[in-house]
Parts: sequence; C-alpha cells; structure tokens
Amino acid sequence: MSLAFEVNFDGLVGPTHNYAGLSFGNIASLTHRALTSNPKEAALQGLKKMKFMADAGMKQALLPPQARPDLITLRKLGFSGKDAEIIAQAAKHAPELLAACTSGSSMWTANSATVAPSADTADGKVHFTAANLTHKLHRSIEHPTTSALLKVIFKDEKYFTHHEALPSGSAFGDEGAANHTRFCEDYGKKGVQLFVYGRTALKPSPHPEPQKFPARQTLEASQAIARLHGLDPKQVVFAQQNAKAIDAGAFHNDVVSVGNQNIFLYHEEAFLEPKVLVGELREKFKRVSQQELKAIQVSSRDVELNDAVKSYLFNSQLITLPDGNQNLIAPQECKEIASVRAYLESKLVGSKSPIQGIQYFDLRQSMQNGGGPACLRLRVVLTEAELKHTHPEVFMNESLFTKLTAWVEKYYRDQIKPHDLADPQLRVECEAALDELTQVLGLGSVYPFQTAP
Ligand code: SUG
Repeated sequence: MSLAFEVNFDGLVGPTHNYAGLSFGNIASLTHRALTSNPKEAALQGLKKMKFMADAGMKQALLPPQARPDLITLRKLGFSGKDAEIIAQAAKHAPELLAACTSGSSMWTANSATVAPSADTADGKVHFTAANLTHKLHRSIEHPTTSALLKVIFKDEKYFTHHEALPSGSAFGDEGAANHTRFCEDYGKKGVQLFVYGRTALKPSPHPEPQKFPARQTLEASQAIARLHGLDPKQVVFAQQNAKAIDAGAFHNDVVSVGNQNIFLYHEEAFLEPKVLVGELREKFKRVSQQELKAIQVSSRDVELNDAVKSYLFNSQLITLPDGNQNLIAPQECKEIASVRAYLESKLVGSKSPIQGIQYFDLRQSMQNGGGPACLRLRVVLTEAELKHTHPEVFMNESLFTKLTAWVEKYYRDQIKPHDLADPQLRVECEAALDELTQVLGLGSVYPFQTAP
C-alpha cells in the first residue's frame, strides 16, 4: 500500500454567481429565485473554507470557475453576431436560455466528475469521468470545460486516465461524485465504492419513482462509471435513493448521507432499502479491509427529513484530520435549526463518538442555491507519487489565498440582480478575471475564449 491522501478540490465561485431558480427539485434554488446575489461574498466564503482546511493540515486545492455566459451554447441555439449582440438577443427573446448560460453552477464540484483512486482500479491509475449533468440545461454545458481543466491539472498519462462524459440523454443521467462515496481503512488501501441512483432507465423496475421532483441519476449511468473505472464488483455497491427523499428535496444523495473511511452517516429515509444496503456495505467493507464499518443511522425522530434537507446536515464534509480524528465541516444552518443542533451536539459529535469535532461555516451564498460544504468539493484520493504529478499551483496556501482574495476584490461584483444578466459587461469582466486567474494558477489557455482563433 502506498501512502495516500484525500485532496479536496473546491470549486472557486465564479463572477456570475446568481439566483435564477434553474433547478426544479432543489428547494433552495426555487425558493431564492430572483434574489440579489453577491458573487464577491460567495467567492470569499468559499475561499475561507479552503483556507481553513489548508491551515488544518489537509490537502486542499481548487477547480477554477467556467466562463459565463456560455456564448458557444448560445451560438448553437441560434444567436449570432458579436458577443454583446448575442447576449442582447438572448436577453430579449429567450431570457431563460441566457440565465441557463450564465449560471455559476460549476462551483459545485461534487457534481463535476466521479473519481476512482488508483488503489481500486484494474490498471492502477486514477480514473476521472466528467459528469454529463444531463438533467439540467445549465449544468449539462459544464462538462467540456470540466474535462479540459481536469486534463490540465491531472496531466500525466502514466498516473491519470480521463473519460469523456457519458452519452447525453435521459438514460445516462450522471451527477458525479454527489451520488458516490468511497469507504476504506486508509485512503491508499483498497476501498468499497457506493454508487447511488434515483431511477432505472432502460429496464422495467418494480420500485417507485418520485412523484413530485425528478430523479437525476440513473442506475445505468452509475454502472457505466464503475465499468469505465475498472472497479472490481466485489468492491462496488449500487443502491437506490428513497423516492420520498427525492420528493422532500434530496436531489442528490449527498443531501441525505455522507461517508468517509470507515464511517457512513445517513438518514433513515435516505435509501429505498437501507437494511439491504448497509448489510452489503458491511460485508464488502469487512472483506476488503478486515474492519467493521461504522454505520450511523439518523432517525426521523431525531431529525425530520425536511429538517435534514433545510439544514444540509448530511452535506457536511466528514474529514480525517492529520491526527486521525474525524470531524464535520457543517453549514451554519445546522446551528439555526434546533433539532439538528441538539442532535449534532448532544448525540452525534463528541470525544467518545467516532466523529470528534464540528466546525460551522457561513456558506450562505452557495446554500441559497442548494450547495453546502460537500457540494463545493470534489474528493480526489492521491498517492504521494500522484500528488507530485498534479499541477501544483492549484493547491491552497497562505500565498494563494492572499492572491485570490485580492483577485476577487478586483473583479467581482457585490450584487447581481436578474436584469444584470443582460449586461454585456458581465461577460467582459468574467473573461478578464478568468484570463488573469489562469496566469495566477499557471494553467495556460484552458477556456474557449482563450483558444478560439
Ligand atoms: O445542481 N444548484 C445546484 C446545486 C448543486 C448541489 N450539489 C450537490 N448536492 N452536490 C444544482 O441543483 C441552482 C442554480 C440556480 O438556480 O441559479 C443550482 O444549479
């Protein structure tokens, strides 16, 4: 076994972060539609979380935002002319398309890809599959740039393999790591990977589908990723979400469960068949690691499903600190809902519990669009050798934090109202900001506006 680390790649919030109500099924996104956003505050809130993690001795890196509005997509949809003309036409004739093409949604990097560490894959390389996010227009346009960024950051083909996003279409809805958790004794050892899906697309299924909100991830997509990544079926578990949880607003499984190493924390109503799932996970985990899985079920008596969704308790990051203790990085909303706070502080977290500590973070700007601490990060397990071959300049430290804080202060607006999406200047500011960012991070030309002839 080689020594390995979990590296969190947080999404740096982009200059166009706004509230457009684009995600039916995501209650926060719908509730805060048309609210005035504050991209500057959003980016600074995210940077503070990254800095905290780096200061705590964790390996913390970032994925850059995407260029928005996405003029390539607007052109494909029939708008033409100079950049400002495209934006003006779209604002006039199809403001909903302009909003979809201006979303800052790439910040939620838990959805950017699914990653398999080299300890689990048949060829011993780290595998990445960019998520097609096919269910929502504004998210389905992320994967080409996501792939380009991942290929620049994880360049060395000796260590890293990149798969293109799965075919688009409703049978292969893939939402990335938000529906994927890996359990292991140590990050560098073999693990068990849990893939969670909302519906079966191509075969008849006896199980109920949600009635109110859509199931975004399909079983077929999860199976394809396990195949692409060369995983051993003995180390893989597939489980279906409870339709009731999706209807309560758990549009991704990381809204109702979280896992790290040997701990699985999940809500009683998260899965269709929780007993079967936990039984299979325990058995496979034991066989792979010779250890017991600590499965902690949170009952509806302690925390109602609706409060779990409102507080984003399960969207906390569960991290292993350098001293081996596991801590929760929770959204501050958990403190504000009495039942959740009581459960966390008097039952779940403590020196005698498997989860020893908790830190709360103000991520309100992201939370109002349905993105908590865990949504904002993509976990990539890397050995020391793989780390050495990862682009070094995206790692958070004192100097990068100072540079990026100044960069945000220079380029970001402190408010975006719905009508601001029609302002062509927003695109100009976004390009200037991202151009400078690629220099700060030494990434070269990664955005379409930098490479277009
Ligand atoms: O896909 N929100 C995102 C939130 C993603 C959260 N990620 C995880 N759970 N891992 C989504 O629904 C809202 C954008 C808007 O409405 O403006 C949005 O896309």
